[in-house]
Amino acid sequence: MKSSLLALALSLSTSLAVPPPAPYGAIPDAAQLSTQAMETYAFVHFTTNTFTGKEWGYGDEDPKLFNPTDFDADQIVGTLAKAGFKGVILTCKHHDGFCMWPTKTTDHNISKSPWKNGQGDMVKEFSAAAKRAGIKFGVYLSPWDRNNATYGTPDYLKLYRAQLTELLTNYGPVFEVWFDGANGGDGYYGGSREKRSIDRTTYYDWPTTWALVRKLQPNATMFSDVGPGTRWIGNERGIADYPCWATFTPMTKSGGPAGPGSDVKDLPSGTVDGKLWVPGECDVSIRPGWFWHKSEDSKVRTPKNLLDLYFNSVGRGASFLLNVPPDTRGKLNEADVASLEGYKRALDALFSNNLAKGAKVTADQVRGPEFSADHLLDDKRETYWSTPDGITSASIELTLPEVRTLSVVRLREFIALGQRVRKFAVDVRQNGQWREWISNGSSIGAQVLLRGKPATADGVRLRILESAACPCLSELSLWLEPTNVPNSLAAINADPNQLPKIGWTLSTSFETQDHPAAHAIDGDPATIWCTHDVEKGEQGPPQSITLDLGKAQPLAAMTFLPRQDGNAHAVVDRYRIESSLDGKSWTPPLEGEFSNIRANPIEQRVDLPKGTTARYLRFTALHVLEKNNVTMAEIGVIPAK
Ligand code: FUL
Repeated sequence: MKSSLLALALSLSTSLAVPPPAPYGAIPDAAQLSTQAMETYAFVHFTTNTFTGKEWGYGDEDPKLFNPTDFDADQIVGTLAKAGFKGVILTCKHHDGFCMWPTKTTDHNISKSPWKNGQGDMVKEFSAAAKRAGIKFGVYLSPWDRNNATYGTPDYLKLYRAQLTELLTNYGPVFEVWFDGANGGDGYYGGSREKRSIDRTTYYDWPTTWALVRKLQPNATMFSDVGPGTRWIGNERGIADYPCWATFTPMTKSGGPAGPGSDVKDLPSGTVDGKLWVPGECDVSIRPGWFWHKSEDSKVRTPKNLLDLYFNSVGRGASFLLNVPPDTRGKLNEADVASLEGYKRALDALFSNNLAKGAKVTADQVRGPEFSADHLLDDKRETYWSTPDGITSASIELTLPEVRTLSVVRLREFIALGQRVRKFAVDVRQNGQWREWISNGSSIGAQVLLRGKPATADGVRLRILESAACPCLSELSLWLEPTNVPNSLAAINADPNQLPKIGWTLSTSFETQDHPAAHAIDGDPATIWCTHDVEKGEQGPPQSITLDLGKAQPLAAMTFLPRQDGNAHAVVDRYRIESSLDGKSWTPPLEGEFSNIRANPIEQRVDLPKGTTARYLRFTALHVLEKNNVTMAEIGVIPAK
């Protein structure tokens, strides 16, 4: 007895003594770790261009042009914070040289504008609004200055650093300093109106400027084409490569070592086993241009497009820097706000339910008790599973508490110890059989989100196939992506009286591949749900569709938009509606007709009995106008007030 206790104590003490793995390769510094954990932050492009309609001001713009009529920093920053962005970076000076704060370095600044009678300070407004909204503040200061007479001479560098010093000392903590790579060329330059070419690799003497930032704001991450804090992803489309490595060895396209201003290669992918830790950042605008232009109000990216950008940036280990430019009022335009709200609802629906929760997790390799596989499910970035040194492949198995439908896997490495995993695959267990579900797993880093075909399974297995050193993973989670994220502006500008449709599911045994049931709740009037290929002689109505709203709630009415392509085939003109709290027992059916729908195919509204509270709604098409199958463009629900 005594000896077995002793043995237990000994084994415990030895296992507790297992040291953490040694770091592998390049690792992040504290500023990089905290910026990477932010995942998404916003850009705000705002200057005289907003009023002139230009993308690059020439430098001769009259400061009097800058005069927002109804500026509201809280509307701008508050909207961004509500949409999940953890920081906001303001263009304090764009290429045109107009300074958005009352700088001492040049007269070409906001104090010469009529806004607030020359007493305003946009940098102060934005940094204070960020503080109120609980997000971080960052600065963009264009190195290229098309206004300043000294541009191209050593004096300009003194002025540039003086501007940076003002920005980094007078406005509180700054999480990122954004150094734009576009510079040199023609401009106003104090009235000389000429072309000034500089050598981008030597002129700016970046190491001196970087040292200044480190001194004034040691916690700030510095962005440029090559870092040092975070690197440009190589395009303005917001898309990283996959695999995408946080490590990077900057090289020029012709093969030599690269520095800031060089023609750098491999930006979208980074370098596997690269010398430095310089994760990617995906900068992209919500509109075609970086500045607001009235003509682009109808060209705002849709929630679906923004969600895809999230997958293609954050989901590949990079950060997502989305630009949302204020209009001439000094507010975010309604179109951008609606799209951001739709995007956030989609993100929330996606991450509302971790399907790995409650699973039993086992690993075939465990470093020791402090590194157990349970850490993959504990929702903490600072705890992780690992294997003994030298073990670079392993398998982790989750047994789910029940059969669940999943479409996305998220993995995170404990990046403080470097980027280690090189190759992995994910399997699902269906009816007792394992089948490969995701086969192209490669880089992980801060996180990877991989989409698979929706799979219904009671087990999931992660196979780490290759790792440069023992793997260290802090998360393995599983999610189901909403299928009806709006992908048109018409969809996001839908009737505000209706419930938002994100997070709903529709089920039916009647749907065709090109026209799935999800089309009836995608907010897009141009796409339809269509039941059968009538030419194949399949059976017609009655055909039902069941809507799950996600939770029970008081409801006033349902709405039905028939197909909008002018075709009367398969348009429903008689229906039945039932509701339910649990999807099992249903209220007595409500039946009726959609009158005049052939001549006037507009949205139909059916009031539900007073006092209806339901989570499920079942709609049955009892009769259609022509042909035998059923179509529907949109189904909507109006909540009870
Ligand atoms: C580019 C600039 O030229 C654009 O105007 C914009 O500021 C974008 C973020 O960076 O290099």
